[in-house]
Amino acid sequence: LNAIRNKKITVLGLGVTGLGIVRFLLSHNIVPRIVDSRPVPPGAQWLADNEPDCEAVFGPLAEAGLSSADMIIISPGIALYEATVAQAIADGVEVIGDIELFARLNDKPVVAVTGSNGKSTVVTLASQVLSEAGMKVGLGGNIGTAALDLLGQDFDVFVLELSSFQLETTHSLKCASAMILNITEDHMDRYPDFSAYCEAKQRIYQHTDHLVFNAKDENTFNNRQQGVSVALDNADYQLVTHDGESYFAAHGKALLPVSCMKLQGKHNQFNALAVMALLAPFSLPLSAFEQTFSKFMGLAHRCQLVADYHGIKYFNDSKATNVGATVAALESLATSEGKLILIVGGDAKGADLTPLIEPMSKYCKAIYGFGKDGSLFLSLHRNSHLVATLEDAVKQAQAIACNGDCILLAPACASIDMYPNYMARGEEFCRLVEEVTRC
Ligand code: UMA
Ligand code: ADP
Repeated sequence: LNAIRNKKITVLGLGVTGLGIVRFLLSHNIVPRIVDSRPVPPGAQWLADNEPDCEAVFGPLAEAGLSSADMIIISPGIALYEATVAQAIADGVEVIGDIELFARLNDKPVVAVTGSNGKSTVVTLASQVLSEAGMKVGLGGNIGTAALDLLGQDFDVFVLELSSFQLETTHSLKCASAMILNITEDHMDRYPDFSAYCEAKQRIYQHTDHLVFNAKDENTFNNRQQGVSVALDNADYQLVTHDGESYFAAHGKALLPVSCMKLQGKHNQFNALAVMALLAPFSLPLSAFEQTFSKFMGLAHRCQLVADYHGIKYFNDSKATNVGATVAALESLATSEGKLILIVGGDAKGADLTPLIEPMSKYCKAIYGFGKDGSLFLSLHRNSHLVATLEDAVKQAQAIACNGDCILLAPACASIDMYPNYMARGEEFCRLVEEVTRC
């Protein structure tokens, strides 16, 4: 910390990350300047309640004098190419993210995970396995707890979920183990092209001892050509079958029966293999994996069964905020063809929607599109309908559903056009399902 103690530090962004940074710096008697382009950022109330002796500037960044800082600690929601930030960089200001500051100060092992889909599930499982084995685990990053809020607590190991945004501003993170789970299009409104998005994710491997990648996705390979691979087949960590039973296996050796895991779906079997591969350097007892896999019910809003009413199942996958996640949901829920009624829409973030065409035509009997980009989905399926609200979508889907069908909210879009976040969208879906299944 002495390296930054005498610097003029600006914390840019006062959301979850910014607050974590501000609290951390203040607790070490470093007083930053705070800037946020929003008139009332989420952390404004905390500032009002705690009255720290910080200058805070809320409003247009062009008027915030960013170039007068020695160092800017930037939040992930703000792009480095944002004009005033780019100007500050050109003026010689060092710009880093909270994960970089964390990395410079941390001396405990880090397990890090990025990817377009499955990060939160994998880091949650990994942290639970480590806890089950008796370790004190700090779980944070993109999953919701700012990394700097964890530092200084008595943890044996950190498990970090890292977004491409966070990785863009991270240079010296040393990882005991790290993985890119998969890369499919997301955040195309933030990146000039897909390769820039991939490059940001590749940064996770920069200083990693044990590299793990997805054998079926070459964008996750690292240019050192090292590491262990994960896939359902043809990989170091894969499924094998013995006497008709499927097992999670490493290097050809069956370790645990897949049936020990509560979570359903091929993508979750992949996630379990990823956890085993990521934690290999820790030499944990198999029982820690078995206990965790058998207890873990899955995170809310991820392919969550909400109701099973008159033979119709309702699934909330509001966290499917991109095309890849919706494809995974369709493939994992499709028990027989043409039984799914899919609700999509929201902010598509400029994504290519065409990967949905094949699984939609194979598994869906109807599509209901709503929200800002709901109409973009209409051309993808022969039986598509545009509706105004999620409520209309649920009601109309229910009206055409028959015994054995599934109604699935897996929007392939961010929720930001109509909801504060994907949780609020998922909660509304659950409420609506409760309503239509009550009568
Ligand atoms: N913003 C402004 N002006 C500012 C600062 C932010 O308009 O001056 C806007 C951003 O453009 C963005 C929003 O405010 O739309 C939030 O940005 P932020 O950087 O303040 O976000 P935090 O509250 O700090 O939350 C961030 C992550 N959010 C983003 O990367 C957008 C959270 O991931 C993460 O949990 C948290 O840090 C702790 O690490 C959320 C997310 O949506 C869940 N992540 C994306 C994803 O998963 O797809 C990457
Ligand atoms: P993330 O943190 O990367 O958004 P989550 O675990 O929250 O990942 O899951 C997000 C969405 O992706 C959910 O819809 C979930 O069902 C789906 N998903 C989970 N694991 C995978 C995977 N390995 N591949 C594709 N989709 C996945």
